Amino acid sequence: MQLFLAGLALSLALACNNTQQKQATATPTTEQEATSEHQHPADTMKTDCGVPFDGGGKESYISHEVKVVGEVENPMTLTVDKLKKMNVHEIKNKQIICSSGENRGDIHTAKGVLLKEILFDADIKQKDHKDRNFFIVARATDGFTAGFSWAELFNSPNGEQAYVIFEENGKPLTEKGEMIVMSFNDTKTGPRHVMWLKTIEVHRIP
Ligand SMILES: Nc1nc2c(c(=O)[nH]1)N[C@H]1C(S)=C(S)[C@@H](COP(=O)(O)O)O[C@H]1N2
Ligand SMILES: [Mo]
Repeated sequence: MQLFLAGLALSLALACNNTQQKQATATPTTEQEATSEHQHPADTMKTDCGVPFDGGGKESYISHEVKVVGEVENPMTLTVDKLKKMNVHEIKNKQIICSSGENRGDIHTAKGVLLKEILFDADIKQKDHKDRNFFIVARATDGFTAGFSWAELFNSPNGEQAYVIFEENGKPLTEKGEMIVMSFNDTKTGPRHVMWLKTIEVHRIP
């Protein structure tokens, strides 16, 4: 659970927020000054759409395989070649929208495998049909994370549109990493768009 909370906190910290930027640049009003002492430190952080490069270049983030680990009977190592042999879906006309509302990219076509089908193959260690309180973390090489619940993947419309993508607009993914988690049913698709995907972890809710 701690890991999940840490992951969520990281996602929130990394997710950009225009509102916060606006607040930071606006001329402070008496009201803002009065409430500023109650702000969470993260509220005053400089936030930007885009990714935090450390000067090492995008190449250092690229991962060639994705490990499916945790509470699964069959831990797996996914590669693009392995995904191509699975049930590949073609996705059309989607956008990557940052939490600020900014469009960070259009996806005309993409190819990917449903996250729930990958997890079905990995075989989550359920003791019985009531044992379904798990959370799933998609983690990238730069530490970026996105969390999903078992229920949303296996028992909600979100699960029908949460993929591991390996091809965009007819081309293999390169500098964004070979595999990306994307959750197209989200209102803002940026926050659960996990580039440089490294692991898919299944945790049991304690
Ligand atoms: N691994 C990783 N994936 C990430 C991020 C990141 O920092 N690291 N940033 C996210 C954010 S905030 C957005 S809006 C989208 C699009 O980011 P981009 O415009 O830099 O491609 O990717 C998301 N995926
Ligand atoms: Mo974002």
